[in-house]
Amino acid sequence: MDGLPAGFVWGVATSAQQIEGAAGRGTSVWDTFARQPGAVVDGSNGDIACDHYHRWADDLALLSDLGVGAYRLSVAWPRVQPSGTAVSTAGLDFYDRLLDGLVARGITPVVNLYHWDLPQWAQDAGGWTDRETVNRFAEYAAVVAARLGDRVGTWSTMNEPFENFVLGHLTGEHAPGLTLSFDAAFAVAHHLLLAHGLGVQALRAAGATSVMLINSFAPSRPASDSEADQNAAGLYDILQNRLFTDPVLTGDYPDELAPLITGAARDGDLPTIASPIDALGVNYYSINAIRALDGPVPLEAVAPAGFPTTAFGWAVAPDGLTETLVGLHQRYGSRLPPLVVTENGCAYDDELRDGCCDDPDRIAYLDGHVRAVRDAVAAGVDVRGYYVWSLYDNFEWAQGYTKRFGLAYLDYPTQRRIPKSSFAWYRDLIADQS
Ligand code: IFM
Repeated sequence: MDGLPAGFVWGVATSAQQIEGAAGRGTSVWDTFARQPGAVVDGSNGDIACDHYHRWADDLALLSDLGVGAYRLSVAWPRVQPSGTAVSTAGLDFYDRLLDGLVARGITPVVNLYHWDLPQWAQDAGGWTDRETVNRFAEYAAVVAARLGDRVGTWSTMNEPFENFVLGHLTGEHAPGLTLSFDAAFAVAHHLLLAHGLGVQALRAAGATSVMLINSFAPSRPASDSEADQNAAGLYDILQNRLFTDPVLTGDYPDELAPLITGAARDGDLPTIASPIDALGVNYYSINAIRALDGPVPLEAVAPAGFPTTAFGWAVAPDGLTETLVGLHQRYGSRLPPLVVTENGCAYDDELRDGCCDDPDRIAYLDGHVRAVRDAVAAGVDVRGYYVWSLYDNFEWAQGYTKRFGLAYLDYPTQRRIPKSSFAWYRDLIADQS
């Protein structure tokens, strides 16, 4: 596609809990959470998922067919430290083989350390409400970097701390299923940020030269003209679009949130959180309309009226991606490192017919969003890559296996991976660029 910089990276992303299966690893908070009645809509869990733990060699072949330059994966912390701080060599061996396979195929591994699958032993010790978890994370980061660092192109400390904070600790919709008070939950946000900062330092100490933080971003509009909704939209914007970037890029919390953080923050934390990063990962799916609520969580995000929606009910709004990228560029100026769109994709009710899966809606969605990236680049934003979420359908958290985001269809009873028409579309797009 014209208008993208030389060396632009085309990739695809997955995460451990969503694809690997539980074989060979310790229990994560998601394993525990999914067993609670009603926590996951179809009553499923990640025990088997896409069985990537056993089928990784087939998946390397699938990635090769797709022709991606980079593959973004996450390491399962409970695979590396299954029952406490003791390290599992066998757990690290799994990633060792996987990374060797990627490098042999000319695919750059982009490795994320934490994608919500906190070990249950760390949760039992207090999880992200406890400052000690931050130190455990830094130790884990050092262990993984020492073993895998020679093959990793770019590291990410964590994925979407915003969702982990809100869904996991405020609304209870995600593991560990906590419904802390709005005030109490800010210790979690601070600890996630501090873990990121210490993680950056641990990765650098092990020789990493490219480290990023990945978060989700979504432009937010008031759901109505009411003052309450306008205020709620302003607060939501700060929570999603600034809480996890201001401290990292400017060394300060947004003024509006600073009083909520004071209980958890100690001298020296902010400079640690602001340890320099080499890129910011931007996950983008949709825009939100924000409604004020009279409850412990004072607002909710809904799909704005007037947009087509995906099977998740999320508005299809490619312009929102341009707005997000340009907005980051304008807000942070010279403090902003290069951006990478580390996730973008959509769930549709894909079906197999005669052994094929045709998904024109996904092609239209992805095409529109790739063009939106190009528009941001034309507006002067430094965007270095784009990753589709996801390689194949997988365990979609509280939605279980009911939401399909993949470029390949996962036939769960047989575990066959069946490329959808969007897979061929993306493969051709990538091939056209090379
Ligand atoms: O599946 C998730 C992923 O784990 C994090 N970002 C959003 C995706 C779709 O909901």
